[in-house]
Amino acid sequence: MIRILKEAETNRGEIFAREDPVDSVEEPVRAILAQVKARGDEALKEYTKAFDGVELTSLEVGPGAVDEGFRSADPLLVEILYRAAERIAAFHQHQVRNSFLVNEEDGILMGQKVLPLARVGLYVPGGTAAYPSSVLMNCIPAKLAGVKEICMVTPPGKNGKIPPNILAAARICGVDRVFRVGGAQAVAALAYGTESIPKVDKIVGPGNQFVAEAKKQVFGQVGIDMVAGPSEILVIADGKCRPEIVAADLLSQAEHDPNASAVLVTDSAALAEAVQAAVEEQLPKLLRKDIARASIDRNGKIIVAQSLDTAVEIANEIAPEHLELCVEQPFDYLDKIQNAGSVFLGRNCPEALGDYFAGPNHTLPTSGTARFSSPLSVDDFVKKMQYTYYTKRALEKAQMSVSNFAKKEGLTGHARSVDIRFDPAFAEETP
Ligand code: HSO
Ligand code: ZN
Repeated sequence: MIRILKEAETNRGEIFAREDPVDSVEEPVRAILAQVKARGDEALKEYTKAFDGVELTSLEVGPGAVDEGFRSADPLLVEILYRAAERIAAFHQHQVRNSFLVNEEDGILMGQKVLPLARVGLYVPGGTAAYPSSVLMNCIPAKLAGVKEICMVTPPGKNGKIPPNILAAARICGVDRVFRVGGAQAVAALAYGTESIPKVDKIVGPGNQFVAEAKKQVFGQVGIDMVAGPSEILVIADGKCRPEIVAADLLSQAEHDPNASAVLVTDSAALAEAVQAAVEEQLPKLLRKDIARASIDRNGKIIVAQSLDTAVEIANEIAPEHLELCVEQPFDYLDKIQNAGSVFLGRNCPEALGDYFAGPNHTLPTSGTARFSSPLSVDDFVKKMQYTYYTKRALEKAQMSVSNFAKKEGLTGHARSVDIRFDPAFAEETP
């Protein structure tokens, strides 16, 4: 049963506690990375046989097979994917940044260029966590940024194939190449490159503990989006909420993962009890009841706060991935929120709306990292480059400042590289 804690009677540690990280898989992952780095495709095929039970001849899923997957996907899902893709693109379009150029006196030009990453790897988990929605959420901002090639990797099913719904999502949002390989070995392939899989500049997408650890270990060699933890929801609800609705929203994230966390903070003791009962009533009806049960019993919490203002303080301290403000004047509270990945305002905004359809991204900072990091966006798929142009006259005006600054740092070579340009013995006749 989901626990009820009273803010006034509970120590802060218990209110803010998060599940300890699971056992480390650092060593096995390190071994897999080393094997793939040394032996390429051969190692990928061995691991795929051992972990996925599939003997592969080719790693790449050709465009013909992607089209076939698209055609055999569920037509209702395909139609929804198109509509969702349009909404996601419309939202992310606002994130596209311009380069800039500054023009100063004496002919100085300085600029910042925004450049797309050339090649990105997208990890898509297999099994019950193979979500077409995540394919859209990762690819659409990458495409808007101008990424030239998106390489998707995902573990094959027992039949050696990738689910048609995933292939349909990949085709709809313009994935360029698809490979049937998953786990830490797929991350290694994207980071180092193999005979069949090209080396990428950045790896994005969710994955299990092995994938997350592999991304952590290859970071530096390539970029990564984030190291995502289990899904989280925190609902702030006033006494006017329907307990059945609040319970349903909590369960919507609890069903993701046994380590997911669903927390309600309310100023109403009556709502707290009613939600506790409603969770018990609804949970057994879910398809993923075993996962939801584990999550609710481990990490589920209802906190009865002294007021909605202290509820907001608690939310800011927890810095949840998703925050629902199920209150009368949600915009009054939005201004007080400092730490949350994505905020859902009002009584008509279940978090699932954002998982699939509204438009904002569903790849969000978890485990309290919303204190310093942001939702996945177009920014994750670009980098910036600066440039500077000075005329002789402009450099002359800057000479004393640069030269003396350099000497104060003890770097006479720096100073000389400026001063030499004004030495009559070496001066060039340039404007
Ligand atoms: N809520 C998840 C994303 C997702 N939900 C995908 C359904 N499908 C991110 O925490
Ligand atoms: Zn979800």
